[in-house]
Amino acid sequence: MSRLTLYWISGSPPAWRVMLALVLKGVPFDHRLLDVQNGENRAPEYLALNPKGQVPTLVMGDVALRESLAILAWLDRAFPDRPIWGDDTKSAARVWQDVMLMEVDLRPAVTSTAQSLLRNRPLPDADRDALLSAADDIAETLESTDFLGGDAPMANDIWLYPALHWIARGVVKSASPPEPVARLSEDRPSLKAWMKRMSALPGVAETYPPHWR
Ligand SMILES: N[C@@H](CCC(=O)N[C@@H](CS)C(=O)NCC(=O)O)C(=O)O
Repeated sequence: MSRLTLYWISGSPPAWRVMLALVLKGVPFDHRLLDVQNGENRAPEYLALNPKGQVPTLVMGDVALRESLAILAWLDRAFPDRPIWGDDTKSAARVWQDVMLMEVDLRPAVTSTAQSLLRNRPLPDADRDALLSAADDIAETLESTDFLGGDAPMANDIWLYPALHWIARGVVKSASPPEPVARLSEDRPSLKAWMKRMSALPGVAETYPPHWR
C-alpha cells in the first residue's frame, strides 16, 4: 500500500479526528497543511481531490478519500491492528452508537457553541442546554471508565476530543463566555481527567492545531 497523505486545515475538528486516528493507530502518514487564507483548499489541484474544497482528505496512491467518519471506518479496515471501532461486537455496537449520536445530536450544539464564542455572538439557550446536558451524560459515563471506548480510546473518544478543544478555544477567544460553558470540564472532574488522559497519549499533544498554540 502506498504511503498515506492527510490534507488538513489547522483547527478543523473533522481533520483533527483523522490525524488522531492515524496517531493512535500508529499508522505512518505524510501531511499537507492547507492555507485557507490563501485559498489553497479552493485551488484546482485540491478540488480535484475534494470537490467541496473541504478537509480532511486522505490520499493513498490514486485514491482520495473524504468525510472524516468514512476515513476512520476505512482506517480500521486497512489497518486492523489497533481497532478504533471496538474490539468485539459489544464494544463495536457501543462505539458506533455513540459516534452516530454525537454526529447527529451533539454536533449542532457543539458547532453553535464554538461559532457563537468565536464570533462573539449570543449562544442560543437551547444549544447551550443541549451541550451541557450531553456533557453531564458523558461525564457520568467517564466516572466508571478511562475512555468512552473502554480501556483504550476509540472513535467516540476521537470524535469528542477535538470538539471539546474547539469549544475551549472559543472560550479563550470570547469576550464574555457563558460561565457554565467556560467551566464545562472544570465542573466535571471525570471529563477533565479524560481530557488530560487523552492529551497524554503518545503523539496526541503534537496534533494540537498549530495556530492555537
Ligand atoms: N462532514 C465533513 C465535514 C468537513 C468540514 O466541514 N470541513 C471544514 C473544516 S471543519 C472545511 O473544510 N471547511 C473549509 C471550506 O468549506 O472552505 C467531514 O466530517 O469530513
